[in-house]
Parts: sequence; C-alpha cells; structure tokens
Amino acid sequence: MGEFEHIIESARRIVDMEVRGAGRIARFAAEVLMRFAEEIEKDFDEKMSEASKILLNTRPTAVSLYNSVNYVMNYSGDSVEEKRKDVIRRAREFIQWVDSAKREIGRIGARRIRSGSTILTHCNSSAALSVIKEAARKGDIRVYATESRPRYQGHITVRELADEGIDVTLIVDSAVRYFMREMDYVVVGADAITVNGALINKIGTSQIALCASEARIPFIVAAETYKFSPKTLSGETVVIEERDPSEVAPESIRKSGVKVRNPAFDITPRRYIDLIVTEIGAIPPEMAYVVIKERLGYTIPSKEEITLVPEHYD
Ligand code: RI2
Repeated sequence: MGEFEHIIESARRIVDMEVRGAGRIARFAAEVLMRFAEEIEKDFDEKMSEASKILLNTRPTAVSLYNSVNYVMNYSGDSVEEKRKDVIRRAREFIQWVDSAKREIGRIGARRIRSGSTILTHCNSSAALSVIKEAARKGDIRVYATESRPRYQGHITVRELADEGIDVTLIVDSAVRYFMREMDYVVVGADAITVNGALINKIGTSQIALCASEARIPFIVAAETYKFSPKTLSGETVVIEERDPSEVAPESIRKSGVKVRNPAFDITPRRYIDLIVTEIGAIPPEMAYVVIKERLGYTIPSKEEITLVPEHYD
C-alpha cells in the first residue's frame, strides 16, 4: 500500500475539498499522476491504472477529472521509460490546456459584458471569475455573489474579487430572486456539460437560471471544453454527488431521526442557457455535441470502457 500513499492522500484532499473547483481538480489529478509515474519501477500499467481508479473515485460529478485522467492515461510506449516519458508529456499538455483555456475564456467572455453592468455569480468558479475579472479590467463592473451553502464557496469568491478591487456584494442563496431585476448578467461556471447542452453546476444554479429567465437576464456559463461529458454521448447520465449530511445539519438534528439530503450539484436544462463560453469560442448549448465529437475526439464507443483521444488542443 505504501507506494499508493501519495495517491490516497491526494484523493482524500479532493474528497475533503481542500482541492476543489472542477478545473483545479482536473489539473491536480494530472500533476499527481505525473509524479506517481516518475516513481514507478515495475508493473507500470497496472499501477497507473490503480492510481487512476483511486483518483476517479473521489468526486463523481467533475467530468473534468475523468477527462484529465483519461487524457494522461492515453499514453503509449514499449518500455517503462517510454511510457513514463509519455505520461509526463501528456500530463504537462493537460495542465497547459487548463491554464490557457481559463485565460482564453476570460478574454472571450469579457467581450460579452458591457461596462457599467452588474453580474450575479454563484459558488466559486475560476472560469466564471476569469470572465468577470477581465470585464472589470476593461470596464466598470459590480458583482453580486451568493454564499453557496453549505460549503460557502461564495466567501472565497467575494474575497478574491475584493482583492482585485472589484465592487462586490455578498447575498444569501435565497435572496437571488429578490435581487435579480438589478442584474444585467448571470455568469456561472460548470462541473459538467452534457451532450444535449445541459449544465451541471453547484446546487442552486438551476433556481438561479429560472429566476434569470423570468427576469430576462442573460445566463452565461464559463466552461472549458474538458468539462464536456463524453460519456453522455453514449447515453450515460452524469452522477450527482451527494455529500455528507454533516455539511448541512448539526448532530442534534441528524441524531433526532430527521433525514438530511445534501446534493452538491443540480441540472440546468439548455433552454435556460444563453451562451457557453469555452476556450474555442462562445457557443450556444446546442453545440455541446459538436464539442464532444470534434474537440474531444469522441466516437460512440463499441466497447464497455472508452478512452479520450483528443486530436488537437492549445
Ligand atoms: P471552476 C465547483 O464545484 C463549482 O460548482 C464551480 O462552479 C465549478 O466547480 C467549476 O469551477 P466544487 O468543487 O473549474 O466547489 O470554474 O464542488 O473553477
């Protein structure tokens, strides 16, 4: 078990959300696999595959994690040395993909935001914040951020924006409809995008989308292409992670026979989404299929397990 110690510890950090945010999780997994590959002496394929499984078993909704592991695990080579080299190369490429995608999304997304606007965001998405920060560099922007119970990632968001000198207001999740008419845009991130253009994001996102639709406020999603789910092409649905009830209710309530549910994500159908800003352009949700087919290089798999074979990336 000793050999896998670092992998297990890394998996624990993802489960406990010390490393969180779909993009960061994916980047982290690539780094962890790269470091692991550097140390393997024998049984390279078996050990890499075991390490992948441990990492994949952490946060089921983050499709970026699946895409990252798949990207790195698509290595080739005859000898252990060749395989190791290829894993390292692929992991570095994926990390580079994450970093460049975020910058590009900021650049593309900011063009859609008029100066003088107020933007509502939910949870803490580095992709959404890339758009908001870039818009604030170019113009005058105010932001409303939800707390995002139960983990309060909204607190990270407001600190991050305040540090950049951006005018930011914190609101409770249930105040979204109260303030919606004062907003010009909603900008959120994504944990996954399905083949039919639905968004899976932090719990509460779909209610915000409903309010935005009612008030006719544009609802914009910032999502790197590695957040698109290839498995949905072959009919699988995205698993919604349910986290421990202790995140929601104190022990006195949990022990009193009250049931507590704690889904971490919800699903926003594509009809509520105006635009998905990816690193390859701003697209309507209807184009998710094209991204999965062309960008992620997927065909409908004939075998049970499928692998990601991206042909081009930045
Ligand atoms: P970036 C987060 O999930 C939020 O739902 C956020 O919108 C999404 O990941 C994407 O984040 P969690 O890890 O990749 O806080 O844009 O459960 O940073």
